[in-house]
Amino acid sequence: NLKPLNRVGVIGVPFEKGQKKYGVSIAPAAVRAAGLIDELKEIDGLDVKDFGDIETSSCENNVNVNNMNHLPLVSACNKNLSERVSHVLKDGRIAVTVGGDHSIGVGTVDGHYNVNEDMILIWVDAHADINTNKTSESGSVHGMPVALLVRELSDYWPYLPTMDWQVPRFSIKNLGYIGLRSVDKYERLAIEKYNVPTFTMEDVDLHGVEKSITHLLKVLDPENRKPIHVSFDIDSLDALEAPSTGTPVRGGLTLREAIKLMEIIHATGRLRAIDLVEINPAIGNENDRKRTIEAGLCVLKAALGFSRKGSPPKGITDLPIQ
Ligand code: B3U
Ligand code: MN
Ligand code: MN
Repeated sequence: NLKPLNRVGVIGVPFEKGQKKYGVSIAPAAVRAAGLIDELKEIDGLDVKDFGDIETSSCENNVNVNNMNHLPLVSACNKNLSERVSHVLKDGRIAVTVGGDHSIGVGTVDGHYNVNEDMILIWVDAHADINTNKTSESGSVHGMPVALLVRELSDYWPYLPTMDWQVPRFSIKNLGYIGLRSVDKYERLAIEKYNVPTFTMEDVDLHGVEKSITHLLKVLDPENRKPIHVSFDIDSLDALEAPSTGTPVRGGLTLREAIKLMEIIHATGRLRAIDLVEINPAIGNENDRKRTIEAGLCVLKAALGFSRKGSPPKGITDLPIQ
């Protein structure tokens, strides 16, 4: 039986080649500068270790896959990331990965799966990120990580040079979505073909965030025993809550809904990996940047046990006299 873990390992991934805009790669530094490590250390009983940033290479070899931009760079970064995530998990810690664009979900989930084959994956996003290079309208790999990860879609890919290290073994049956509101045509087809449990914003509006995530967890893991991986795209939040991101979409989660979502996940005691991706500090003004980073920090803290009730002073049960 899985026991709650009060140790975390933080990984930064300054990578942005999974999409086209400058800036996502400076997010790990910006989130650290905003106090990430110290704020996590403030959480009652949490042991925090910083595992530093992933090496991302800049020299691209000449491999070219149709409609799949910068595949060799994406691949190289994710290979390193996968190993680092496995290392953190083997160290008995929850892997907290700060991206970077969402193409890095390939590395975090691969690294998690290699340690815990029974993990379930909750993809919190405005987008489904389940395009292949044949269905993508952008050619950006941040719209493809889910399709790269799941074994059921492996036949829909051509041979991908440089990706031999990544064998898609994770089953789409262990995937659930929440927050969707911008889904491409073939993505919808894939979600329906495999009956992926999905709470779009339409469903969240109908049922509320608490029932949505509780139901999702129940469907994916009826016996409450599996390790949980949350891949949190900051664009799952409403564009007003998190404006500094590459593809903001209106009508998303409020910060309070996202915090509630994470508090429920924390309460399971089974969170083992969480990704925070797609923060782009180069988009918008100082106010936008600050708001977006603060929202990301609030989400991570809620997932890792920060309580809005506050925490009592350690070992003290009464107010000081005089
Ligand atoms: N589905 C579109 C758009 C997109 C996906 N992820 C983001 N945007 N952030 C695509 O490019 O595949
Ligand atoms: Mn995404
Ligand atoms: Mn997204």
